Amino acid sequence: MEIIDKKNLEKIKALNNQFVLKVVDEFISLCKPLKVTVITDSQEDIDYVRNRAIELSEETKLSLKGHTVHYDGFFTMSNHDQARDKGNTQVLVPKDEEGSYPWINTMEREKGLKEVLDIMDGCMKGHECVIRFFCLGPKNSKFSILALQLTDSFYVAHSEDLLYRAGYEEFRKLNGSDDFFYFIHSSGELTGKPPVTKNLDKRRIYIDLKEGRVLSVNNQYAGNSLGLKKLALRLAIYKANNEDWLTEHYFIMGVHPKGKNRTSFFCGAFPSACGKTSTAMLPGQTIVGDDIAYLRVWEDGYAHSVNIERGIFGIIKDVNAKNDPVIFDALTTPRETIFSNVLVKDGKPYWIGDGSTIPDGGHNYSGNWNKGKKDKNGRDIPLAHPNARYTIRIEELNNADPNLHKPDGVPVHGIFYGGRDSDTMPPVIESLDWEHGVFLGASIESETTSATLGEEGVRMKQPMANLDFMVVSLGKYIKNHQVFGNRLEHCPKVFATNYFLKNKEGKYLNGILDKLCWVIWAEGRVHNDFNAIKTPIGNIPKYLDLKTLFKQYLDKDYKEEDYIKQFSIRPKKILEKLDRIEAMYKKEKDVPEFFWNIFNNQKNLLINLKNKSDSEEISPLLF
Ligand code: SPV
Ligand code: MN
Repeated sequence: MEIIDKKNLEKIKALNNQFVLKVVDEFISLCKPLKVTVITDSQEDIDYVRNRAIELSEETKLSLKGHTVHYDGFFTMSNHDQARDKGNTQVLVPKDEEGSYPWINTMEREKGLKEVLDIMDGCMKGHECVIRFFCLGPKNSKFSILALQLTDSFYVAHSEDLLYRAGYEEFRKLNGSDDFFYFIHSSGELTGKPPVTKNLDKRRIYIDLKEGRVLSVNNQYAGNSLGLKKLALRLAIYKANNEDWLTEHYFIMGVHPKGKNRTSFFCGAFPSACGKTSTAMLPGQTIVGDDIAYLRVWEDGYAHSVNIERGIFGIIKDVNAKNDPVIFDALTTPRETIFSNVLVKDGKPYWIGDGSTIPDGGHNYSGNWNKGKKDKNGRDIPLAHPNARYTIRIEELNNADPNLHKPDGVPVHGIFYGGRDSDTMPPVIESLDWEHGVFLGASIESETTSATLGEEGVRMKQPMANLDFMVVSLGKYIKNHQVFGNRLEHCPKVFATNYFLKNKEGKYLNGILDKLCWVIWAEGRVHNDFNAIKTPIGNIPKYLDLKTLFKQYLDKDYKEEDYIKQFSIRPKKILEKLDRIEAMYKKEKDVPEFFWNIFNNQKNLLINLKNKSDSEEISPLLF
């Protein structure tokens, strides 16, 4: 380990952990960085990371204090590193399991390891490697898992500082145990200024479940590079589903209805770019987390959940003062913030849908940019990438929930599941019971967005908005949910939402902030404040309750004709959806019986409904 100087080596040795030393030794020898810097929880070390990101031009300062911009690789509109790369993300499995999970990419472990280790040989040449220690979840908490990160990107290390709790001191308390996840990341060979990954064709994100580690190389986009985000999510899903708890792609929010002296906590799973962060950041409510939660059955009979992060890596597109006032305010005031893949002109960031007058030129993820700029294939380069993002800490926000770091987490009173669905499901329905709720979550569909590479607008199945990260069979995962809920004395109520319903002319039927009314209605249902209308697919709100909520929360006159359009039940469309769900789950070997019972029951009820009426849309007033 001659690459590490004495001072840095001492910091590792102070942990008294042979396994940490072994991992560091193995990967430093393989990746061959120029030097190695170990970061503890001290402010001095953390400042070092932030400053190095600027010195190395991985980030550039903007005008407002604490604001910086980072760019990920971009060559053309179809060859870039601006989103998660599902194609090159592989779960390494034993030979006999290869290909047995129809919904995820798997590769035989030995073959995958050989390939990625070959690519990683010398990948940090000329770079400084930084070693960081984190805690996924609150400190001193039964929920939490420790994580070790090696990376040669100071943008990655800095982002993780905003997004995760420092864990060097927690590693000391491990007493030499190897019970932690570890992540090796390298941007690989760099090109240009700001420096971006050159060899995107050699981008690999390989998940080694057996070792509890992920090896990621030749990328910078946070969803591919940051070990603690979507890479740790996969490892935790595997662990949870082989134990007795849940790891979910959930936000956690405190809901505070007006005039009632209470807070209810809701989790919510939505595929990327489907309104998840905007829900957690709704005006008047508090945020615990916006992306990943661990849940356990707790002594008080509730499910408790913690945010394993402490920051937000959110989509910036369409964040403006009107639609997302809380986020917009956070992004336009001084605080430590990393903007990525936006347009910058005179030290000010611009993005699609920010509500400002966009300058004709500036610097963006494609270099110097002018309105009308095209890539070499003739495709328009938008001013900012549709998946451009911001990274901030939650605790600095006025709407941060005071329970963010509570080791016991918060009790879960309700769960939302939502997708981007233009023509099938109503804006909000309440499940009939827990198992029906699991069914609703398991049947989410969503049209693809710019958060992952590939074509947009394609309808995909998205069980619990977790399919991209599913490293166990769907059957096992669904069964684990069922059993988890059945162990609870106070089961969360489950709601399915759809913010994206359109009319025949393609116009959205709801305003962006209307979701506040669905959330407040759901909270009221948890406390029996409202009655509901029972339909074959679940309970829906009554018109007069929504009319009152729209007035009270949005100062809007909610018309009955709009309610009827939004909440009509579409048996034909939903039956088509059930056919797609059936085709998906039929491919799985171990889908629990309760799922098919609910499926068959829903199908029969919908067929009856369809036979009773000539209309494709049945008014909610008829139930
Ligand atoms: C998502 O895409 O679900 C995100 C951002 O939360 S990423 O880190 O890319 O996964
Ligand atoms: Mn996410």
